[in-house]
Amino acid sequence: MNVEKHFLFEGKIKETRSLGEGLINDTFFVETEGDSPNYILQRKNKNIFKDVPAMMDNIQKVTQHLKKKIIAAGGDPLREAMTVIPTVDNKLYYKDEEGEFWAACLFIDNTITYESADSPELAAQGGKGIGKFQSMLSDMKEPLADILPGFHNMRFRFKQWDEVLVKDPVGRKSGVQKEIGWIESRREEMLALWAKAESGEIPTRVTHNDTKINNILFDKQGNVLCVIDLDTVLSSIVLNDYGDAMRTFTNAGKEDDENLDNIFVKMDIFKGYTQGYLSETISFLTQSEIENLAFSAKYITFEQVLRFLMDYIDGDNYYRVKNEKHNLVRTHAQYKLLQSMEENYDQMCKIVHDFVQEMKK
Ligand code: GN1
Ligand code: MG
Repeated sequence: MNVEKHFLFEGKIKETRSLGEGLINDTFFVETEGDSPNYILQRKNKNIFKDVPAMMDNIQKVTQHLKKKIIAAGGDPLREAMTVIPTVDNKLYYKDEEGEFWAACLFIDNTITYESADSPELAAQGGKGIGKFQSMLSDMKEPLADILPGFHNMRFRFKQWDEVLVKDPVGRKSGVQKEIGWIESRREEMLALWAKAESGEIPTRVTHNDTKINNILFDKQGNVLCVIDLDTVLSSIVLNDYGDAMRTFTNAGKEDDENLDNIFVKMDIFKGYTQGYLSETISFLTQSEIENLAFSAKYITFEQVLRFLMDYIDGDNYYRVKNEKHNLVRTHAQYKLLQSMEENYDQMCKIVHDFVQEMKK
């Protein structure tokens, strides 16, 4: 690769290698020699991110705001928030000859990521991490660009869904009638939550929107360090972040587990995360936000079922797939998780309710 030289990297580069299994961008680890810092370099998926400059501008605003707060609290701004590395001509991205957009950030070393939470303590730390992230941004006044219009907006998702179903571009629709029924039978209930965002009953704030557990860095002692992958920071509702964390932290199986018996919601993890999250956010969350927390876990999991199935019907244009059934396997796996949440929903509501009562005392 010849992209590295365009960024303000310190030190001499030893090696650049592919990293992780992101579903959207291509990610590389840039290793430098000696004591110089290492970096993360990404080719952003321009099919999804139509305005990378605006996206990077959002990320810069958010990380600057976070760093001010972290410094004021005596923390380490280089480890507790992402640091964007500019290009040699002082831009937040580099556009190559093929029109591909690249961006870089500092690699934070000595950290661990997880694919699901293995203990309630870890989940509580994760909850604190997301809670703190939202709390530090709760007074951010600078507007963010809406770089992914309709991202967690169910009305928009159903509009896309209806269009894809009419087109049925690769003839897969007839084979997934049962799965389509899973989506249709929950349409009204899911739209009802988004209607509360539209009416203003649930407020709009700066939110992350992709808080799956592997976007959170922990230190080796199991303490939460920071939230990464800020491509999706936007103004939306905090429920997106709580819900997406619950979708991933609590899943006993994998997002694309072929063995559905592996998949169910781990309620001790749900409880741990909720406690950590509320301990950081109870002071500013409104009643309507609190009342809809438990539902948001179902909402975001449902949205993921819809998005995976929609991409399958559409011919796999959005998510990276390993084979032609991959999006369908993901659909089934996430649906199993949704069913498990539905079975445990009363318990989930009670957990939220009990913590709120206790913390407000
Ligand atoms: C994508 O980029 P990544 O892999 O962290 C997706 C999320 C989905 C997630 C499913 C911009 O996240 O919305 O929930 O895959 N990001 C975008 O694993 O669509
Ligand atoms: Mg990610």
